[in-house]
Amino acid sequence: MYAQMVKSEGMKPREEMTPEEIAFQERIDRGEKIEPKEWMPEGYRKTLIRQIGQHAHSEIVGQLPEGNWITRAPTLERKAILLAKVQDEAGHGLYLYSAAETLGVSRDELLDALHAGKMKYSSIFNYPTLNWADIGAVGWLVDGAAIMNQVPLQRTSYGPYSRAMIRICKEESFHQRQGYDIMMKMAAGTPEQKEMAQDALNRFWYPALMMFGPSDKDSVHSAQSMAWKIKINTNDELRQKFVDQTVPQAHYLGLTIPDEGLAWNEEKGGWDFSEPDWSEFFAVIAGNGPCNTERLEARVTAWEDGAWFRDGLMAHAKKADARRAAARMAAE
Ligand code: BYC
Repeated sequence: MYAQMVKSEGMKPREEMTPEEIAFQERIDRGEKIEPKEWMPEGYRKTLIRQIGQHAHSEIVGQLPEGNWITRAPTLERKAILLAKVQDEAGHGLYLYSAAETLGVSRDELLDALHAGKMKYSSIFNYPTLNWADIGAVGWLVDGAAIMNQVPLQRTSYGPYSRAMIRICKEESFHQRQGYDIMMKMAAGTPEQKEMAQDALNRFWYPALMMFGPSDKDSVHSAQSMAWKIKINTNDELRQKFVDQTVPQAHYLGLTIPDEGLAWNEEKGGWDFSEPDWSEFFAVIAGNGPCNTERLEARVTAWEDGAWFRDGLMAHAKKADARRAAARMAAE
């Protein structure tokens, strides 16, 4: 397995590795977790900062399309559930920024990179949520895809990331169910409601498939990330699992997956499906999706509007420190 991967971009063949790098790879191969203060190759550290940082940004930016619907949720119960879900995403972002900070990068540095457009967040959040059925589709498909990716990441080789994932996955399955519950109500409702549910599925299906990243042949980081067990599965493996899980759920709702190429493949025991339009994916991650500008502006504005609060917290912390120091001196 490792020998095959060495050929891929950016990977060092074993004979070019230093003794420290070989010892590190052997720890990974034995399934050991790597902890913050331990030696790690610079590439491993950088890859983790990139992936965990992007993941954290996705959680925070991911609040925007759903947060927009909290005031318009159709019932008090739906409002309370959506509010709790969006708050959970903030918490997930915080676990992940904390995990990234253990690698020697500060949260402020990560946020600066996001705000300057130098770091990515998930492509999916650059699509608009136009109506209430979209909130169902986001929970069902977007959180469903997120869980598919995150469950194996609980076994990722970096300890703090792995532990953050365990907590996140527990909450994420509730998120997926609340989305599916909205879809069940809509699909079993009036013909107009069912039509809204179908329309939401039509618009979110391919963007959800794109969440797993480019196809394996175009994935630049997979080989090295899998050798280091930062990633456990390839992008295409997870995409296939997601399709296999989601098609029967769509059938149960009485909805149609918007793909004429969808067909059960007895031999592989899974569904054949049409590839997303990859040119759209690359345009979205380059900053040219339907909502990229709006999303980034919302984050930058929130950051600037929150400056007074961060300043207040720092001033309070300084005063509290000074009070504690004075009390210690008085006691001595
Ligand atoms: N969006 O070599 P590849 C959630 C980039 S859900 C944007 O395959 P890698 C949530 C990739 O970064 C989502 N960019 O990369 C749910 C790379 O560019 P750079 C968050 C993408 O890293 C509901 C280039 O394309 N989950 O949180 O091996 C509500 C080549 O790709 C995307 C995670 O982040 C994309 N979809 O694999 C609220 C999971 N796909 O960096 C929140 C952790 C690829 O070289 N991340 N790119 O400029 C991962 O598992 C992996 O990073 C990916 C990509 C599977 C996403």
